[in-house]
Amino acid sequence: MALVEINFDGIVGPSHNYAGLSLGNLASTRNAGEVSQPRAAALQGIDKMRANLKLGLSQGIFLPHPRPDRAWLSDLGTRIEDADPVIAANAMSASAMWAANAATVSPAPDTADGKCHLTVANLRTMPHRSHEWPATIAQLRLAFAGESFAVHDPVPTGFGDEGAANHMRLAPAHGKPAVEVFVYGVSGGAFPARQHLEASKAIARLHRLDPGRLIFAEQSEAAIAAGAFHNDVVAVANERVLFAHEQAFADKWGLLSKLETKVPGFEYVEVAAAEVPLADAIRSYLFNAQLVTPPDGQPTLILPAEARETVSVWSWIERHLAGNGPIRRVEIVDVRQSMANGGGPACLRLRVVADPTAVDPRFMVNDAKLEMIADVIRREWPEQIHRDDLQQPQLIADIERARIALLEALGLGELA
Ligand code: SUG
Repeated sequence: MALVEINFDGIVGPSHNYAGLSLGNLASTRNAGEVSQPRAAALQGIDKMRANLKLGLSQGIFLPHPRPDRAWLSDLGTRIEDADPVIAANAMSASAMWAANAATVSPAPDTADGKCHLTVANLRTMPHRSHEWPATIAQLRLAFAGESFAVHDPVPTGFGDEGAANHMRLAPAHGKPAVEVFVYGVSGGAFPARQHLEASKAIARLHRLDPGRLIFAEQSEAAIAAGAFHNDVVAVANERVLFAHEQAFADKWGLLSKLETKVPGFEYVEVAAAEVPLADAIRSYLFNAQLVTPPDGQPTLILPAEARETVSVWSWIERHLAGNGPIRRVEIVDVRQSMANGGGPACLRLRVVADPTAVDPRFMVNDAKLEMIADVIRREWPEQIHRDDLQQPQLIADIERARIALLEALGLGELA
């Protein structure tokens, strides 16, 4: 059985819009009320997946959720036609595209029973994300139905859990037992800390992780207050490398000393605040990159175009590449539509280390399947949405039809 890292990207749903729903996510607030382009957004996501395939990486997908979420509205005693506009926007969000918040994943080499464990995130902090998990778990139960996987319900909502965006694995290679780092927030100044320590501890127990290879690390208050609403906005790990901003963690030295002891060959790549201030790191999403090891063995950072346009960030990258640093190559992707809601390349994907043949093939893609998906998107996805239109019957009908067309094209009608 060959264990490889598979990136599952959330396909941007046809209701993608800018309603400014995420307090503490500066891009979401900045772009509230802008006109969105769902079709272009989804095609940008497809192009990112194509670039990943070209690098030789394994690629999977998750599907858009039913929007409006009529079941959630019904639980609130209303319907999309009658709902208060803010509630309607919460029911229409395409936020499930950010698959890094779908679940926390502990691959087989890390767990006591040798299964790959996935716990769906409860996302309870933001109302528009709190109703994602039922449609997410339905997909996880299909995609990872085999006996080499264990899919868990969300942890109780008393404790906020936002999934893999606050979780890092460090190991000499993906298929080897890793040290799993759970990053949680305590305080974020004016902004909420979305990942709670108790939720992370519960997941570590449910996933049957070895306490000797487990670290809980607090996110720095300064990072959350500066707009790092998830750890993956200020840090990313791949195999034995941790790439992070100097101000990412509350106790950086404590974390580093544990990693040095526990991870053979551990390497830390730090970006100093003097070179790239937190504000530049967060605006450019330097760390919300996919740090990957393609088959050619050259650690590659997949960055959003905004990183190249931010002077301090791009100079840092050029210096690092010119030196002999652990990151050997940089690829740029255009995911501007998602970025404008605070979702970079890393937000759009969930990493699962597994044997690709153990995954339901309907959730795996190659170039031909991506082209087929792109065809449906070009045909069915709305071109533009303004948040004031979110309750228009025609738009709602178009959005619902578009999703069904995609599910049918992929043979996933049972998710309807
Ligand atoms: O939860 N944005 C998402 C972005 C998630 C990014 N994910 C990671 N960092 N892994 C969020 O804040 C914006 C929705 C709106 O404003 O309409 C939004 O939900």
